[in-house]
Amino acid sequence: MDKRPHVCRNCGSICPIMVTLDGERVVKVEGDFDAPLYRGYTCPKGRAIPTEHHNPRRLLHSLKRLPDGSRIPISSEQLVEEIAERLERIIDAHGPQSVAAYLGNGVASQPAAGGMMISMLAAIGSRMMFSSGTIDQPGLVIANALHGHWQGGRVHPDQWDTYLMVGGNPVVSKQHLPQNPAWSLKMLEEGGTQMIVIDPRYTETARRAAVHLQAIPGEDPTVLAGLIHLIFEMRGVNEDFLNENTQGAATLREAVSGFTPDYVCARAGLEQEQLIAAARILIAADRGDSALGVGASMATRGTLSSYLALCIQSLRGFWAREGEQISRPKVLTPRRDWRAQPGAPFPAWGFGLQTSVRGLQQTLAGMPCAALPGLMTTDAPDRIRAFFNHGGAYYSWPDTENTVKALSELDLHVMHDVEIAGTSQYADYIIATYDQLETPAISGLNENVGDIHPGYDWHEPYAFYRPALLDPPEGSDLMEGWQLYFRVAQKLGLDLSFIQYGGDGGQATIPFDMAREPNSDEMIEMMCQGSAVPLDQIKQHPHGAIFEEARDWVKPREANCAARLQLADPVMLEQLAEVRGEDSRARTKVGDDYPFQLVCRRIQETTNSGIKPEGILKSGYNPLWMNPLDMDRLELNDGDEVELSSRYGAIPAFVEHEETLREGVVAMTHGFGAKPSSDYDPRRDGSNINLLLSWDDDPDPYHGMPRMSAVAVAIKVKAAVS
Ligand SMILES: Nc1nc2c(c(=O)[nH]1)N[C@H]1C(S)=C(S)[C@@H](COP(=O)(O)OP(=O)(O)OC[C@H]3O[C@@H](n4cnc5c(=O)[nH]c(N)nc54)[C@H](O)[C@@H]3O)O[C@H]1N2
Ligand SMILES: Nc1nc2c(c(=O)[nH]1)N[C@H]1C(S)=C(S)[C@@H](COP(=O)(O)OP(=O)(O)OC[C@H]3O[C@@H](n4cnc5c(=O)[nH]c(N)nc54)[C@H](O)[C@@H]3O)O[C@H]1N2
Ligand code: SF4
Ligand SMILES: [Mo]
Repeated sequence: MDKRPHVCRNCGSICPIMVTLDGERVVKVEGDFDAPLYRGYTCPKGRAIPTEHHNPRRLLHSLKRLPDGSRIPISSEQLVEEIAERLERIIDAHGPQSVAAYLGNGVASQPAAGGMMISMLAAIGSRMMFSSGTIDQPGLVIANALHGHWQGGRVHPDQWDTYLMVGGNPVVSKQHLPQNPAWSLKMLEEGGTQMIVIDPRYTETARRAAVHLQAIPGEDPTVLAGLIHLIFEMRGVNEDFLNENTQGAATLREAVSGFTPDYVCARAGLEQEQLIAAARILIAADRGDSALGVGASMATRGTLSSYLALCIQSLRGFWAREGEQISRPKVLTPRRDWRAQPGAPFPAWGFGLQTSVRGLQQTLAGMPCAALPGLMTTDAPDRIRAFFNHGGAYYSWPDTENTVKALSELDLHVMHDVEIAGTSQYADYIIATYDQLETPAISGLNENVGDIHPGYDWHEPYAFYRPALLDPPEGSDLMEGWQLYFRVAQKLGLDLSFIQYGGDGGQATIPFDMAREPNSDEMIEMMCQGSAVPLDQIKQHPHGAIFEEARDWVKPREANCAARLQLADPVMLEQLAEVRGEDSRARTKVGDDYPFQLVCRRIQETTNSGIKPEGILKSGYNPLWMNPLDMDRLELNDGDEVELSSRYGAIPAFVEHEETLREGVVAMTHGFGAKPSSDYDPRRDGSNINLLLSWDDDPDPYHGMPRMSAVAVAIKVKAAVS
């Protein structure tokens, strides 16, 4: 037996692991105690990698779908030939914009795939590049632009007096506290950080909070505006920071004046003492940070919630100061100039492609996923006909029936996968791809993600490189994501360039030698060019390491810096006025016909629609969690089947009690439902909650993300468990 270090890529934490191998057999996965920061942490998904790797449904050859719906194996060579030919025909007939690509979480274990996909689209001349980022938390990026970006970065956790967590649960998701979250929270608490959690569930994370605001779902803008109101009223603003670095404070103050504690608490279902206690913590804190999870994004108005959280940070001066340690030091990406000064706000929309679908357009968060199904079926000139897919859609996009219809109207749908899954069952070609133990891994990618989303990356100058641990199975014919794009481009005679995003927002393009296909490690070298610490040095540490030479501190403000953070963005304040002016009850859409609110939540055992290895789930399905008092009212017991319906659809569900839920709120995890080529049994496969959602339900006017949490639902009792 052989024990070797690798990393788990089943979620964004990328925990270091030790893999026990018996020849080609993966016997065991456990935490790597020789790696820094994680203290040997793994979760059930990491420990299930042996079962995941030896997936009996694993594809060892790519598949082609025939007109009658059946599938035949196809060699990589033939596949590249056919895809190139079909692509050329589509581009000739309909132009480059008819080719689109989608990056989702599926790409996590293929470090070079995203870059090569972007590069191929650029060479074709298409700007139709989409990602799951626009059905996740697009508001984070947009709000950051509207508010302006602090060039010194966020406050390092060692200094947090307070931490405001809105609609996120890192103990399960790891987002915002990616390294051993339960331990991190304990350390923060012991170090004196007072956490405020806004969540309709008393989550594992909320249990560590000094104040838990168990607000009615969808009321985050109300609660955050209420906190801002109190910060002003209780003379809690950091005047020095405000005067030097911001504009619009008086306008913001006026805009939140109607969000008095009695208004906010009546509307959001809170006690006034709690709201005031939260405001007191924020005001007493000298240093702090805020973190928004998907709850705040899915329940509509995610951009506004993100913006208001940034305003709280600026009102309190919660940004890294001169001489303080950088909270996300760069190691395997280029060094950066961190400055204790504001960056001016910049446009978040209005600069890119405008689609024919409901006026949706490209924003700073990218092309809107919300437009994708419409673009696949439209008669307008911007119809998408060829689609390269590296994520889920069937289990992840709202309105599953519409997703299926849209995918089936494509002329060419190419999807990478390790098995025939919910989405790949609709592909014309399924590219059998490498498993996560068969590809190299680098930390640099997560540094890039951390630039966009503050919930990822490391607070210490940590980096790793792990070579592929295993060769692909004998007799297999697989392609790593990037290889497909490179080879298709070769066939089409396209010149691809690697696009590298530089440290301070710059871009460099490095042309590929199209006559010779690189290997994955050469690709990685390319990606790491110019990194703060050279890749060679990082390779010398098989367990990853902290690289002291990359530790960095915030530099002083430049003398000529005149930029100011914007506390009164007109679009945001207009949305806030709409919130204050509306009938809040009507906005929730809850009533006698749909009396409950369904919220999103994640579970430890699965990541979105990713592989669910045999035995990892207790019941197999995704339960419908309910407060026991609500269950009593409907005379329901654990395991009873109900029909869960919204205005847009109905699914079977099996209830399970959860005392921690606010009454009237029910919760269910996405990523479940009917599986390909098996008779659907909801008690085994779970239900797809996206059947209950619609793109038309309160969509964001810019990125188009609809209501995906705080959804009004009804529960009809079906049958008791025998
Ligand atoms: N109702 C509801 N919907 C949601 C959410 C929610 O909370 N509620 N959350 C949203 C969020 S935050 C996100 S990020 C999206 C997720 O949306 P996506 O990222 O689009 O979807 P995933 O389900 O993570 O997709 C994973 C799938 O990609 C495929 N895949 C593609 N390439 C590969 C590969 O190279 N290797 C492997 N192993 N698989 C590959 C596999 O089929 C795998 O199951 O879902 C969103 N949808
Ligand atoms: N185990 C596991 N880890 C994952 C994933 C996974 O599927 N499983 N997915 C990954 C992905 S793609 C992402 S984006 C991250 C997401 O990471 P998180 O944002 O931490 O996701 P969740 O754990 O779903 O936490 C969302 C919380 O929001 C609460 N909530 C729901 N509606 C509302 C609301 O209206 N207001 C407020 N304030 N709260 C609300 C829910 O009760 C829940 O506790 O996790 C990543 N990590
Ligand atoms: S938290 Fe779990 S799934 Fe995520 S990287 Fe770590 S072991 Fe893997
Ligand atoms: Mo996500």
